[in-house]
Amino acid sequence: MTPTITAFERSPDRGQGLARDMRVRWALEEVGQTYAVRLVSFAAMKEPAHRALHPFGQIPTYEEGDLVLFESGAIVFHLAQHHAGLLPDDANARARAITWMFAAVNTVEPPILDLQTVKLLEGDKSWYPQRRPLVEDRIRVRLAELSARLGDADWLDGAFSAGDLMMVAVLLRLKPSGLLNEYPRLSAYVARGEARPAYQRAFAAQWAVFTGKSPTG
Ligand SMILES: N[C@@H](CCC(=O)N[C@@H](CS)C(=O)NCC(=O)O)C(=O)O
Repeated sequence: MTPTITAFERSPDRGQGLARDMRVRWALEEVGQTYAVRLVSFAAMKEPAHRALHPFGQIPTYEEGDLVLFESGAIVFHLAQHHAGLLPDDANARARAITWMFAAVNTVEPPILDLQTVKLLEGDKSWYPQRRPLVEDRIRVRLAELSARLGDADWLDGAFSAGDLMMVAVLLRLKPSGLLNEYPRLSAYVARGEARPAYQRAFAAQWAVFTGKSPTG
């Protein structure tokens, strides 16, 4: 059965791959599952028909027969559980990979989102010049810790897993800030993720929605 996901009709990031449908597309590509995409406008996301799929009126959603899911992490986890390739077979290694998925969305992503919120909602406020460096420093703490754990390894725990997919997707949101460049191991880690053929296919698909073209033009 071909699942259907939702994505922005007009992505605020202008196709840079930062919207969260990208994680789901990437996971689908990693496991070799074809999928359909239903594009939604900002207005349509808040309508009852979409809220029946996503209580918070957001993207992405995932429909597969009778199953409807929201939350990019839960969707990636579902795909990883039902297809080979994104979670190790060994029970302990699998539990650790799942731990990294949670760490990505629960520990690393929140301060990164704070930075975006501060820029968007407080950029014109008198306190912004003082507040922004504080938020950036909270991100730096997490990046330093993550970089220390990664060390010289390619991936967080053995082979590439859904934990890496989620972590790279979260870190990518930092690219416009330049903060990632302060941590060469993490920059290289993100670059390894972006170099994966499945990532490239997913990126091209969402880029084409915005531009109507392939990434190379
Ligand atoms: N925690 C959710 C966050 C979903 C989310 O914030 N989606 C954004 C796009 S990346 C959205 O739909 N924003 C529009 C809105 O909230 O109105 C997930 O990981 O799926």
